[in-house]
Amino acid sequence: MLERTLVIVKPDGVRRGLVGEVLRRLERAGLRIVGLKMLHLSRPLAESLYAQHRGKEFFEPLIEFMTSGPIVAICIEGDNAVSRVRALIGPTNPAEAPKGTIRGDFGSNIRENVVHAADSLQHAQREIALLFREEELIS
Ligand code: FUP
Repeated sequence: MLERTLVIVKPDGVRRGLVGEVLRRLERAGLRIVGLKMLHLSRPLAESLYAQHRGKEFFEPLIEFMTSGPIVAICIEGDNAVSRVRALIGPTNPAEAPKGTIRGDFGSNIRENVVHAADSLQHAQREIALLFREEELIS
Protein backbone atom coordinates (compact mmCIF):
# COMPACT_ATOMS: atom_id res chain seq x y z
CA MET A 1 0.00 0.00 0.00
CA LEU A 2 1.28 3.48 -0.84
CA GLU A 3 1.98 5.19 2.48
CA ARG A 4 3.45 8.41 3.80
CA THR A 5 5.56 8.57 6.93
CA LEU A 6 7.55 11.10 8.93
CA VAL A 7 11.30 10.95 9.48
CA ILE A 8 13.22 13.44 11.64
CA VAL A 9 16.97 13.95 11.66
CA LYS A 10 17.38 14.77 15.35
CA PRO A 11 19.62 17.56 16.73
CA ASP A 12 22.58 15.14 17.13
CA GLY A 13 22.26 14.06 13.50
CA VAL A 14 22.17 17.67 12.27
CA ARG A 15 25.13 18.67 14.51
CA ARG A 16 27.19 15.74 13.22
CA GLY A 17 26.48 16.43 9.54
CA LEU A 18 24.37 13.31 8.93
CA VAL A 19 21.46 14.96 7.07
CA GLY A 20 22.80 14.00 3.64
CA GLU A 21 23.57 10.44 4.77
CA VAL A 22 20.00 9.94 6.02
CA LEU A 23 18.48 11.40 2.84
CA ARG A 24 20.82 9.27 0.69
CA ARG A 25 19.78 6.06 2.43
CA LEU A 26 16.08 6.90 2.07
CA GLU A 27 16.48 7.70 -1.65
CA ARG A 28 18.68 4.63 -2.27
CA ALA A 29 15.88 2.49 -0.83
CA GLY A 30 13.57 3.79 -3.54
CA LEU A 31 11.54 5.99 -1.20
CA ARG A 32 10.35 9.39 -2.42
CA ILE A 33 10.86 12.65 -0.53
CA VAL A 34 7.60 14.61 -0.66
CA GLY A 35 8.36 17.18 2.06
CA LEU A 36 11.60 18.53 3.54
CA LYS A 37 12.45 21.33 5.96
CA MET A 38 14.84 22.38 8.71
CA LEU A 39 13.38 23.91 11.86
CA HIS A 40 13.93 24.32 15.58
CA LEU A 41 11.20 22.42 17.44
CA SER A 42 9.34 24.48 20.04
CA ARG A 43 8.81 22.82 23.41
CA PRO A 44 5.03 22.39 22.83
CA LEU A 45 5.64 20.81 19.43
CA ALA A 46 8.28 18.42 20.82
CA GLU A 47 5.96 17.48 23.69
CA SER A 48 3.13 16.84 21.27
CA LEU A 49 5.33 14.70 19.04
CA TYR A 50 6.26 12.51 22.01
CA ALA A 51 2.92 12.81 23.88
CA GLN A 52 2.75 9.01 24.31
CA HIS A 53 5.85 9.18 26.56
CA ARG A 54 4.66 12.00 28.86
CA GLY A 55 5.21 11.03 32.52
CA LYS A 56 8.07 8.58 31.81
CA GLU A 57 11.43 9.22 33.46
CA PHE A 58 13.13 9.90 30.12
CA PHE A 59 10.48 12.38 28.88
CA GLU A 60 12.03 15.62 30.20
CA PRO A 61 15.59 14.89 29.00
CA LEU A 62 14.13 13.74 25.67
CA ILE A 63 12.31 17.06 25.22
CA GLU A 64 15.44 19.00 26.27
CA PHE A 65 17.44 17.10 23.66
CA MET A 66 14.86 17.44 20.87
CA THR A 67 14.75 21.23 21.40
CA SER A 68 18.54 21.62 21.77
CA GLY A 69 19.15 22.49 18.12
CA PRO A 70 17.63 22.39 14.66
CA ILE A 71 16.10 19.25 13.24
CA VAL A 72 15.27 18.22 9.67
CA ALA A 73 11.72 16.97 9.04
CA ILE A 74 11.29 14.65 6.06
CA CYS A 75 8.00 13.37 4.69
CA ILE A 76 8.56 10.10 2.83
CA GLU A 77 6.25 8.29 0.42
CA GLY A 78 6.45 4.73 -0.88
CA ASP A 79 4.95 1.25 -0.82
CA ASN A 80 4.82 0.15 2.85
CA ALA A 81 6.86 3.25 3.71
CA VAL A 82 6.16 3.04 7.47
CA SER A 83 7.68 -0.41 8.00
CA ARG A 84 10.44 0.04 5.38
CA VAL A 85 11.66 3.24 7.04
CA ARG A 86 11.53 1.61 10.50
CA ALA A 87 13.71 -1.21 9.13
CA LEU A 88 16.19 1.31 7.67
CA ILE A 89 16.60 3.17 10.97
CA GLY A 90 16.79 0.10 13.26
CA PRO A 91 15.79 -0.37 16.93
CA THR A 92 15.61 2.55 19.39
CA ASN A 93 18.78 1.54 21.26
CA PRO A 94 21.83 1.82 18.96
CA ALA A 95 23.58 -0.87 21.05
CA GLU A 96 20.92 -3.31 19.80
CA ALA A 97 20.73 -1.95 16.25
CA PRO A 98 22.38 -4.04 13.51
CA LYS A 99 25.18 -2.62 11.36
CA GLY A 100 23.72 -1.26 8.16
CA THR A 101 20.86 0.46 9.97
CA ILE A 102 21.11 4.22 10.53
CA ARG A 103 21.02 3.90 14.33
CA GLY A 104 23.38 0.90 14.29
CA ASP A 105 25.92 2.78 12.18
CA PHE A 106 25.67 6.25 13.75
CA GLY A 107 23.64 6.25 16.99
CA SER A 108 25.39 7.28 20.24
CA ASN A 109 22.91 6.10 22.87
CA ILE A 110 19.21 5.41 23.39
CA ARG A 111 18.39 9.15 23.45
CA GLU A 112 20.87 10.47 20.88
CA ASN A 113 19.98 8.02 18.14
CA VAL A 114 20.16 10.32 15.08
CA VAL A 115 16.69 9.77 13.65
CA HIS A 116 13.03 9.45 14.48
CA ALA A 117 10.48 7.64 12.32
CA ALA A 118 6.78 7.10 12.90
CA ASP A 119 6.01 3.57 14.14
CA SER A 120 2.52 3.13 12.64
CA LEU A 121 0.42 4.56 9.82
CA GLN A 122 -1.83 6.23 12.36
CA HIS A 123 1.10 7.92 14.12
CA ALA A 124 2.61 8.82 10.73
CA GLN A 125 -0.50 10.75 9.72
CA ARG A 126 -0.61 12.57 13.05
CA GLU A 127 3.10 13.43 12.99
CA ILE A 128 3.09 14.62 9.36
CA ALA A 129 0.21 16.97 10.23
CA LEU A 130 2.21 18.30 13.21
CA LEU A 131 5.25 19.16 11.07
CA PHE A 132 3.86 20.04 7.62
CA ARG A 133 1.02 22.09 6.24
CA GLU A 134 -0.78 20.43 3.31
CA GLU A 135 0.68 22.95 0.82
CA GLU A 136 4.24 22.13 1.95
CA LEU A 137 3.90 18.56 0.63
CA ILE A 138 4.15 17.76 -3.06
CA SER A 139 1.48 15.58 -4.63
P1 FUP B 1 11.39 4.95 18.61
O1 FUP B 1 9.97 4.88 18.10
O2 FUP B 1 12.28 3.86 18.11
O3 FUP B 1 12.03 6.31 18.44
O4 FUP B 1 11.33 4.67 20.19
P2 FUP B 1 10.33 5.10 21.34
O5 FUP B 1 9.03 5.65 20.81
O6 FUP B 1 10.26 3.94 22.31
O7 FUP B 1 11.11 6.27 22.07
C1 FUP B 1 11.10 7.57 21.56
C2 FUP B 1 12.34 8.28 21.97
O8 FUP B 1 12.43 8.34 23.38
C3 FUP B 1 13.63 7.61 21.53
F1 FUP B 1 14.00 7.90 20.28
C4 FUP B 1 14.60 8.12 22.53
C5 FUP B 1 13.79 8.30 23.77
N1 FUP B 1 13.98 7.21 24.76
C6 FUP B 1 14.87 7.42 25.78
O9 FUP B 1 15.52 8.48 25.85
N2 FUP B 1 15.03 6.43 26.71
C7 FUP B 1 14.33 5.25 26.66
O10 FUP B 1 14.52 4.40 27.54
C8 FUP B 1 13.42 5.05 25.60
C9 FUP B 1 13.27 6.04 24.67
